[in-house]
Amino acid sequence: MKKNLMLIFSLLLLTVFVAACGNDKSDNTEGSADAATGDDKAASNGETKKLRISLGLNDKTPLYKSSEKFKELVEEKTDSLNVEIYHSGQIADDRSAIEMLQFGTLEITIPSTAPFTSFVPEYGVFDLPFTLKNTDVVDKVLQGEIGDELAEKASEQGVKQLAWWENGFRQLTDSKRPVKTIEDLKGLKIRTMENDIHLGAWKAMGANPTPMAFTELFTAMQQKTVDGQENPYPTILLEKYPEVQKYLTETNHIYSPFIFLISQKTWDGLTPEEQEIVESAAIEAGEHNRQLSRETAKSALEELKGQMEYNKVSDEELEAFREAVQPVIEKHKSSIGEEFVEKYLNEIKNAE
Ligand code: TK8
Repeated sequence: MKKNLMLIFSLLLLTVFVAACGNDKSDNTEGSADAATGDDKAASNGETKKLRISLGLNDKTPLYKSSEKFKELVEEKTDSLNVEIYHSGQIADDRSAIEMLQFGTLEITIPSTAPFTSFVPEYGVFDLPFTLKNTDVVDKVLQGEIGDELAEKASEQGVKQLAWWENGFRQLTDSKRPVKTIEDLKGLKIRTMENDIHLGAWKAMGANPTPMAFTELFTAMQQKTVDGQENPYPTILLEKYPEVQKYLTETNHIYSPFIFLISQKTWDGLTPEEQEIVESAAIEAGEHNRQLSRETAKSALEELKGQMEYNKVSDEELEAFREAVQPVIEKHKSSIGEEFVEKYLNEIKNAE
């Protein structure tokens, strides 16, 4: 009996010993595997930094094509940075993407300035209707002191603006009726960007505005929860709005910049050489973007005239629009900052 017990005990000991060795070996194997691939991965991750760009527009737009230009410029200069472009709000809408940059959970986004006013009110100068009249004036103002001052204010919010890109002059579309006079706006449910000045301006012109993230806009027009929206010609054409909108009204009521924003946390994690490569690529791709945006706006309008009922609001009619929004401009001079608005309006006068 005693012999049997001893035999069983020895067998048990042997099993435990073999199992322990097996694990050690597997640990070592896994360990070495992990260590090898892990170390390799760690090494490559340590050397290659990923820069994900979140865009609201789709991959047919000048915004996306200029982001590809940025990727090309960066990756031809260094193999330590890998740029990935996510379009159509795949990662987040404009406001959420900006918040992700603040937390450092996303590296780059290129939104319109309008949603950014929740973070830096001074960007609201671009939402004052009928102030920027043409691209020559736009370029002078953005490349001047105003452009630099705004970029500095962005840094206080944990995001760094590297360059000005272009969304463009905004035009109105709707599914209900042509808009030839301000009276035609009465009661039209217009989607606006999430920005109090836009909301106030369309209310003052007699419309019934609804603020909404860009990612929800197409569905809202499809389901008729809104009658219309306003965006530059390239967006109207390339996001396929003629499928859900019948009327196109040229108003040029606001010029929207896009701003190339990088998370401060991401920026601080780049070497000085990588920072120089990223900043110069954002600026160079921005020049490419403005040119492409303006060429596309011209060709898009011609295409849209064949797909929608187009009209241009006459200058005299636009006077009624301008008059209606004046109180909104006065009201928001204080929310943006009286001094800064005056400086902006003076820079525009000097540029004209
Ligand atoms: C795209 C938006 C869009 C803007 C809007 O992310 O929301 O209407 O004009 O271009 O930023």
